[in-house]
Amino acid sequence: MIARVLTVAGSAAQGSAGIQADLKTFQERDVYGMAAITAIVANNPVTSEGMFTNSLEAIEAQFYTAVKNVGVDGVKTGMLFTKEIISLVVRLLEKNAPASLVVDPVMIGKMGSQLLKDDAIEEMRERLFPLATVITPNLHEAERIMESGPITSKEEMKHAAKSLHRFGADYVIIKGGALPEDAVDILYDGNGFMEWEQPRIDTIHTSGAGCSFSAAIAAELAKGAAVEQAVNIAKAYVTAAIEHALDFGKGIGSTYHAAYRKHRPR
Ligand code: PXL
Repeated sequence: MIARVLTVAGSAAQGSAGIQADLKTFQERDVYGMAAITAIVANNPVTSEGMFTNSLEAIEAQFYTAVKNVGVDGVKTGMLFTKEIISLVVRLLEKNAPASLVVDPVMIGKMGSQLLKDDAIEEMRERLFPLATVITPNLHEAERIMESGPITSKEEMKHAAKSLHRFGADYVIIKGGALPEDAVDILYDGNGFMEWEQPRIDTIHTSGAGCSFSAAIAAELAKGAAVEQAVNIAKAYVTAAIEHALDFGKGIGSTYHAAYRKHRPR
């Protein structure tokens, strides 16, 4: 049977990030995608409101629709926004434990929207991380979660990965896209490290990169891959998506979710 993956995340109306990125990535990686929408992010120059939170009832109903009407092999969480939503998601995942759980601790969108309230970080760290197969913070998120100073080198990333691992996830991957030099991602499993190093791709059009990376990991895990193998594919997938990013002529453009399929060297 096809692997079934549920994303619990926000809707990014511009189509690059959030559940839109997750579902496009699930399709590209050939898993059956489902979504429980926590909030809607729709910043634009016309309307005054750009952020709409779903009720806890609506989030729970979507979760059970996926779990009961289809079945779920793997879950990914993205934008969870509030402490109350995190508590609900923890309760739902404790009662319906998926075989794999990818937690992308999204905090701030590429356009600057706050996607996680400050008072929700502790709940995520203490209650959601222990349920995770893998957590995928970027440098900024790692610093906020640990309340540490800036992480600016590979050595500091390794130290941070060890500290984050203590919150109870099986694996921690820290994304070094914001490092001053070459981008390196560090995976820690409680014993040793693996590294993925890539020259930086010179583009501002990276919206959705983090979402697509964690969604690709979730897809591969749901298909039965080991974490290292899932990260290998996710890294190649998101690198292609950044290399072939889409520029709509209006600020930061989108990663191209189909790029790995269309442009990867064979
Ligand atoms: O890129 C992180 C992200 C995640 N989730 C939602 C978003 C964004 C960025 O815009 O809108 C819903």
